[in-house]
Amino acid sequence: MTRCSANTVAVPVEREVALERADDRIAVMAREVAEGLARRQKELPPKYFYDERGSDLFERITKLPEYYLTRAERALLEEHARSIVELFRPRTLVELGAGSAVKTRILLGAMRDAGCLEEYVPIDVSREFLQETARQLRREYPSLRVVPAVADISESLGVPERLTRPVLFAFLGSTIGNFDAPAARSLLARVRQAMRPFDRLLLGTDLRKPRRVIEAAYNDSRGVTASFNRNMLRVVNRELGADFDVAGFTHRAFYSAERHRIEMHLVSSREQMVHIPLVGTVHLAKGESIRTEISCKYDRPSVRRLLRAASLQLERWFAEDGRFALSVASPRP
Ligand code: AVJ
Repeated sequence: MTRCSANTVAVPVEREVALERADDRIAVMAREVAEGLARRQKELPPKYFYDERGSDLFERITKLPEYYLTRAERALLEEHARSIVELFRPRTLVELGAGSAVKTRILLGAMRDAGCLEEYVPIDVSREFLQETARQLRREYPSLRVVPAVADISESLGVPERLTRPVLFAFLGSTIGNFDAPAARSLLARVRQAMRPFDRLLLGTDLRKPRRVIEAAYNDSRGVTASFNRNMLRVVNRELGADFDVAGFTHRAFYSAERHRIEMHLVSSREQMVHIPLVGTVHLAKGESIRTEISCKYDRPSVRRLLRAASLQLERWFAEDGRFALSVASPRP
């Protein structure tokens, strides 16, 4: 790299590695932003919602009266964690997108009570977030081995080869809904690849229901979801030095009953140009939108099909209140 040879100041190796990682991250983001904004329907990847402010806003969303998902999933976990654990007595919990402190503790608590808990492997894109989570959990569970892994699960899982089996892979929060069918299939196929015969996957999915209920969850009366949506532009501004006028976009979320999914968009309130270094100049017409998220809604047959397509078998289905479902899946040979 020219930066090394041209630099007269000695850069410690560790710092150099850290610098390159940051460069990589920005380069990857620039590529993804460029690709997304070049599409006919402009798009930005939903993983960029979650800087510190975005994570706080999401935390607030989970407490809104309209946003039923988190409460529904937590109730199912509280009800069934024990019997899920007794199914195969996992010694390791691998959590994909380890965002959910409360839900993690329900599972870890059930594993500890059953006497099988040994190892916790949280996987997340945010190194800082992971380190904080690891620190807290080591304190709360002194005998627990915590092995955090930094990875963008939409690219690769990054799970260590040697895990203490059996493993409970948990993919909660309906995050699978953010992936379209092909991407969801390949993500679950990667999980399947990491599984051995006695391991299981616990998958949380939001369920299909009347439009008004789903749309209310993504158009809350306090406007928290609108702030969360617009926060993505702040993230792109900060990380890539772009000049999005955040106030020049309005939040829009609608349910497509044919495609069984919510779409979140940012609608440009006027014609505008946005300058993004490393990407270029982007033109938006008045009323043109950037899609920031899809959130797919399932039913039992569609979950079964999705699992099957990834060589997984639906083994248990928990969905008492009809709003949200927890599925336990086993690997098919
Ligand atoms: C965390 C991805 C499951 O899709 O419902 C909440 C994110 N977006 N409100 C979802 C979200 C708008 C959420 N997931």
